[in-house]
Parts: sequence; structure tokens; C-alpha cells
Amino acid sequence: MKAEHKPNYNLLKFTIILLVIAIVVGIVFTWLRKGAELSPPMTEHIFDKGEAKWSIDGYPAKVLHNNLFKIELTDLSGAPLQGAELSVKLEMMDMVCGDYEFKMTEADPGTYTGEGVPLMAGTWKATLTLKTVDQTYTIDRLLRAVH
Ligand SMILES: [Cu+2]
Repeated sequence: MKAEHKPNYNLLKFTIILLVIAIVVGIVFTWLRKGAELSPPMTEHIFDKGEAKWSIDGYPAKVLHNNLFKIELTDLSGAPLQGAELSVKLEMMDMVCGDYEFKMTEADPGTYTGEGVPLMAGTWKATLTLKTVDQTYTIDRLLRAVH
């Protein structure tokens, strides 16, 4: 009886190992796809004074290169929101590879540009600090950086 059961037991172990591998592969793929979905080339953000459209030239961003960030601000009527002060901080969550901060300047009425340099490949969190005459807002997005 025991001799007959042993091969079945090995088969069960093998099946469990295969199942675990399949689950891990599934989780990794879902996570990668979610990362890409969460960090599209252009993101739109609504705040109580209007709207921000945030794009990055030549997306995905390039590691250790100047990447042109563009933020277009419009007020509640859809007109360019001028005279704001913008700065961006790039950071990698759960890592100590270093942050990168830069200021943006108003290139056209309501259109602000600046150059960001991700320090390594992967998904970065970018936090925009937006100061208007009487308020400060923070807006964040994810972005992907590649070599
Ligand atoms: Cu890092």
C-alpha cells in the first residue's frame, strides 16, 4: 500500500510547485502591466482652481538624461493659468537611490517646462508643488524611466 502511494505523493508535490510558479508569474505580469497603466505618457489632474495636463517629452523618460517635463495649467473657465510657481521632486519609493528636484518656468502663458533627470530605470513618483497667488497644491503622478 505504502509503495503504491509514494509516486502519487511526488506527483502532488510537483503539481503544487508548478501551481506556485504559475501564480508567481501571474502576479509579476499583473504588477508590470499595472505599473505601465499607472504611468501613462500624459496625465490629467483636477484641483480646485482648474486643471493640469502633465506630459514628458519622448516618454518613457531616459535615465541620466534631461527630460523635458511640460505642465499646462488652465483655470476653471479653461483659460491659461498664469503666474504660478512650480517645482517637481522625483523619487523612487522604497529606495535610497536619491531624489531629484527641479523648478519649472513659464515658457508660454499657462505652460510650464522644466528638466527632470531620473537616476535609474524603473517607476518613479513625481510630486509637483504648485503655488498660486493664495494657495499651494501638490499633485503627483508615476512615471517610467528606461535606459
Ligand atoms: Cu532606485
